[in-house]
Amino acid sequence: MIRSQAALKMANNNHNYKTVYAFAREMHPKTEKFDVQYGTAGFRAKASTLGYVMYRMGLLAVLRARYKKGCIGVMITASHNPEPDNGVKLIDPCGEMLEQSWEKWATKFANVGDDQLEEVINEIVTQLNIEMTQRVEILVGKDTRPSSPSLAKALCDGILALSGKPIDYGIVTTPQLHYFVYCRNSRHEYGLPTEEGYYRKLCNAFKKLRGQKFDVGNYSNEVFYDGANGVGAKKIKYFQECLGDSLKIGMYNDELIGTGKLNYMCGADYVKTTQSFPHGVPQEINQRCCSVDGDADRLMYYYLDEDKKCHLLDGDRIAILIAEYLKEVVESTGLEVDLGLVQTAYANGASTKYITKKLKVPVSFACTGVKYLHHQALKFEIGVYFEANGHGTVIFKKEFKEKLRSALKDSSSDEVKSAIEKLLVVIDLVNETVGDAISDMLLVETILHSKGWSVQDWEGAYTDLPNRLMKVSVKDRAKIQTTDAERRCVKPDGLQDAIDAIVDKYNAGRSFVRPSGTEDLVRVYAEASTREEADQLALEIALKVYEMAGGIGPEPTL
Ligand code: 16G
Ligand code: MG
Repeated sequence: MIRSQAALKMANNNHNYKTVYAFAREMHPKTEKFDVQYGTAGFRAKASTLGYVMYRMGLLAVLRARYKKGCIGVMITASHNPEPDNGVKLIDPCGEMLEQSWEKWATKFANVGDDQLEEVINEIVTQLNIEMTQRVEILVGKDTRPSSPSLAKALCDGILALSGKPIDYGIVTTPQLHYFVYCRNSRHEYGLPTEEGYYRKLCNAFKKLRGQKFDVGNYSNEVFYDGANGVGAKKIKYFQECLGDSLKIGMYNDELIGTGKLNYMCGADYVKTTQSFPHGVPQEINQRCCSVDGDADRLMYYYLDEDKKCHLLDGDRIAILIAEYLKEVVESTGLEVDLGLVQTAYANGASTKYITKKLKVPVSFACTGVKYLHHQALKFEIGVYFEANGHGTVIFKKEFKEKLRSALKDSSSDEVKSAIEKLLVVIDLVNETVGDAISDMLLVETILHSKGWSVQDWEGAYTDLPNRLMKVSVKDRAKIQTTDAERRCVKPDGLQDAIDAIVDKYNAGRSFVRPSGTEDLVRVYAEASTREEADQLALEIALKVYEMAGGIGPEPTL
């Protein structure tokens, strides 16, 4: 082992990667015949099939870091998927998702035979003129899956094989790793790249905004938190320690690693997709509750009413709460600010109407997937983005932060100064690199507290249109092509006209279809003025897709 490491180092310096593939063949041979694809959130598959993929992502991470001349992150997680799955995704230097043009390299690296690895490395090095002598750091993080440590070993072998330096952060949430990557590359300007630094930054901001009065108006200082039996359940404990009495967090669903309970009947994805209360959380009427997913980058709020009906406050509601609050804080600074919201086609029509008509905040639409929303949000000075599934954050432009700091210096009004100071603290509470369920939760709690709102007050702003999601299996989902942020379908010919004709029959009807980026099927979304209509509309559209886009297996049913 030691000998082969030394051999690898020598080979690297000579730009000869033969030993890399020898190492691959011996330690992490390609075991699967089928091709995998770097999708919306990296690679995801059964953990037992991923060893060689990890090794190769280790190689690619070193190449990416050298190309970008900065450190890169690699997160091992399969988010809300069940425990036997795992996955991997790369994090770029500013803490954002891997640039899209490199996804094809990731796919290529994962799929070539062991004996072609050397060739592919040479190809990318030559094509992109990568300087191969730099010593680069790769930050590695993993969620709580039992398969993660051995996959991390394969990943680190890949990093070492090209003489990169792996820095193992152990078990961390996905957004924590994004944060660490950016902190390191910003030379600590964004914060300290340690867990301690992360908790301190967020908790200090939270406590400053909360002040000394914890219960205000209808707001009560206690939230129930479902950790999905994952990394979010572990990390919330550090927050609770740091926050003390300023927020009481009832912590649930924290089973030990390896019990198979990760995401099982709990967590943000379970709550959103089943629109029901998770297992393992006490069913207290009117109690404000929230769930995160398996890697803590999605957040969902909900409560049970007197009839034990579960009311969901999803990503749309969170986005609107945040946008409205930021608009008010910004107005009190007296500054002109370009604030906007980014949603996807899944955003409930009632939410879009409320934010554009009532709050008068512009909304733009992006394709499903965090990287698309993030990119679009960068266009605003303050860009709020959220998917209905609870993934989202706020991005503040660098120039805007500078504008705030100089206005703070120049202003002679104490009122303006304190408004700007408050906004700067709010910015500290946000993890701008990516959606961060815990940071988002602290922001939601801050806003509800500042307004003196109960969860019902929050829900009262508008009423969601009933909606329904369906899945349709087709022979080839690539036959479905969409445009206009996935809201319209351009292929197969005639399908959109057929959808329009069906939608026309329903009150407040809206529907779209899109090929999934993570599963081999087509998704159908429908909303209408009543539950029955939404269900019926979804079914009609699903049947149309089945008929016109090569449906396979049994016909869709409700
Ligand atoms: C991934 C995306 C999520 C998106 C979902 C859609 C990231 C980090 N995650 O989980 O944002 O909503 O895919 O899945 O980008 P679908 O394409 O199967 O509907
Ligand atoms: Mg996730």
